[in-house]
Amino acid sequence: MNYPVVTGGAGFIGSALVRALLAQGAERVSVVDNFLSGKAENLAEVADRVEIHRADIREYNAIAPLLKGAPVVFHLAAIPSVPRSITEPVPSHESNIDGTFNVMRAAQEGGVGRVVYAASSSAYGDTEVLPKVETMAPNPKSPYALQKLVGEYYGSVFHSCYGLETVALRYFNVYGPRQDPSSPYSGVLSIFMTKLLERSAPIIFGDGEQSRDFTYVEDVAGLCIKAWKAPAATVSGKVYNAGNGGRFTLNEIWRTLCKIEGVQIEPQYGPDRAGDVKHSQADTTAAVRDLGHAPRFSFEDGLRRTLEWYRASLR
Ligand code: UD2
Repeated sequence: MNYPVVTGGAGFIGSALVRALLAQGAERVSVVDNFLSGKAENLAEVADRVEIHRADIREYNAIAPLLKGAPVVFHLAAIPSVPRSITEPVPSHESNIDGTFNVMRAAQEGGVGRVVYAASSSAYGDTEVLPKVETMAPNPKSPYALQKLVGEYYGSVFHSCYGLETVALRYFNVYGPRQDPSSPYSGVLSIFMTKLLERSAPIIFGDGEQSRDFTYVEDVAGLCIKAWKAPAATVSGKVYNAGNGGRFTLNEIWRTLCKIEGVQIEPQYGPDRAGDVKHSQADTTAAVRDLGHAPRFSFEDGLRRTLEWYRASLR
């Protein structure tokens, strides 16, 4: 395989990365996806330059030949969601830990140039200090957070023990076009946007004063590519925050969205969600310094673009 591989490449973030790779000059991109949550339609615009392989990262023998010899494997395939990992810990363990081990092993045995791994800001848990910096001790509060942290550790151990080049990017609440709003486990902004366009009230878990560093999907895709290109001696085996550096509460966001639409809808409030982190905000110093991270989308820009995409897709 002579071109970049994206596991989970038919998903919301993976497909944005595939488009970014092609836009930045990749001739073709190979996608490995089990289509559990990925969709072929996410890749429709670029289908003629994408090789799609329906395979599951839990099956080593199925994925090893697909990764062999690739210049880079972006490993995004996962079962996300904090609450899903609490109600269904087995499938998320199998995909996020066993599957990640299979990807690292296949990459190392297959001579892959570098693995860029999609880690999660959830690894920090609740910290006394904001923003959260990579030198803080992790403190996972849910199976999902722990699983994503184990994947980071596998990356650094495959680097130190076998010399595989790996970089882990801790994503901070990624949002944008194509995020699927249809499940109770969907990202909060995809749910807020569809509720807003339907003119109905969202349910906010807790008091709505929890905050997140929401990061626009194209900025994350751009950073993944930078993590591939950054000098190995500087970045290999390391973990970087892939956030924006800002922080907005759910109450603020719902008010902003209502203002953009010129409506007034009171949200409903429910109980706190198990495993939830209260505040999340990235210190981006290391990513800026070592990877050249330079987010292009302010939160308001990203919100407006995303809202327009949902409006068009609901039509
Ligand atoms: C976590 C990670 C994120 C990413 C993601 C993948 C943190 C801080 N972030 O996102 O980096 O790995 O997992 O799944 O751990 N909420 C509502 N109403 C809804 C839905 C959600 O109030 O209908 C709340 C939810 O309780 C939480 C916030 O919105 O406080 C964000 O929830 P989310 O599921 O979008 O993402 P989160 O923070 O679990």
